[in-house]
Amino acid sequence: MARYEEISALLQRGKAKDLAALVSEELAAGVPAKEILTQGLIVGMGIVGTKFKNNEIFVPEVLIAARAMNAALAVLRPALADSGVEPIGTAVICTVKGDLHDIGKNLVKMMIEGTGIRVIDLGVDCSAEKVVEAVKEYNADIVCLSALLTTTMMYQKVIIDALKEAGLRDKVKVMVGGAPLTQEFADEIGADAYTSDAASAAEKARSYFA
Ligand code: B1M
Repeated sequence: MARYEEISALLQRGKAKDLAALVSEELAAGVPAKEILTQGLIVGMGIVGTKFKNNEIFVPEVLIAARAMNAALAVLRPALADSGVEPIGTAVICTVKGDLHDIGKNLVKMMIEGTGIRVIDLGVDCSAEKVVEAVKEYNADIVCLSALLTTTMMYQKVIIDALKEAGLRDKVKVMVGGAPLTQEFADEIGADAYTSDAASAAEKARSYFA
């Protein structure tokens, strides 16, 4: 029996070391990485989000849980991302300016890497200039933008406009995502694709090379 509830509980309590060890054990016992992610870690982070929203926990607790999530993701990474083949293309990914949320972005990165696409990670709080430079430097085919705040989602449009200004818009597919986004918003800002989760983002990215 997989220990999803225990994984979720350790995540909520921010027990990074214990969580990473348990995730390792579960992987070794043959539990699929994707299930550990969706049934343990994402469930746990969902509960953290609800408690945060209801003022039952506060930023420090959320940060500690997020740190534990990233420690667990580091353990899952080889199983999620290891495709072992030459890259079929290059994507640049970031969380946009003003936004420090990186867990979803890190997941999208791992899942896209798992399809055989090289992913250049520009981190969080990323400016339009940095994205434009990276598209040029790495000759990117795809730009993936993450935004978790209603106050930062509009910056995705700033980046799309900067790509247009730099004459790069037709060269790249722009994919957007993050909890507050909708397909309607993505259409409004002129993105090529909106996906609501990391697995769909990876599928969509892969489809550009079919
Ligand atoms: Co923040 N936070 N936070 N937070 N935080 C939210 C987003 C919030 C919804 C909480 C709430 O009120 N319920 C709320 C936003 C409200 C809003 O704008 N409408 C909020 C707030 C208000 C804030 C602060 C302003 C709080 C404060 O300081 N008072 C502050 C802002 C800081 C900043 O960014 N400038 C803040 C800070 C933080 C922490 C630093 C404490 C921490 C982040 C740590 C980190 O990331 N390293 C944090 C966290 C952890 C959260 C919640 C609890 C969890 C986010 C998360 O990691 N989810 C979140 C509440 C929630 O979402 N339930 C919340 C798990 C992750 C797997 O999901 O990121 O949605 P998600 O990614 C998904 C999809 O969205 C999609 O795929 C991913 C995986 O399937 N996806 C993409 C994401 N990016 C994509 C890109 C793509 C495609 C798909 O490109 C192609």
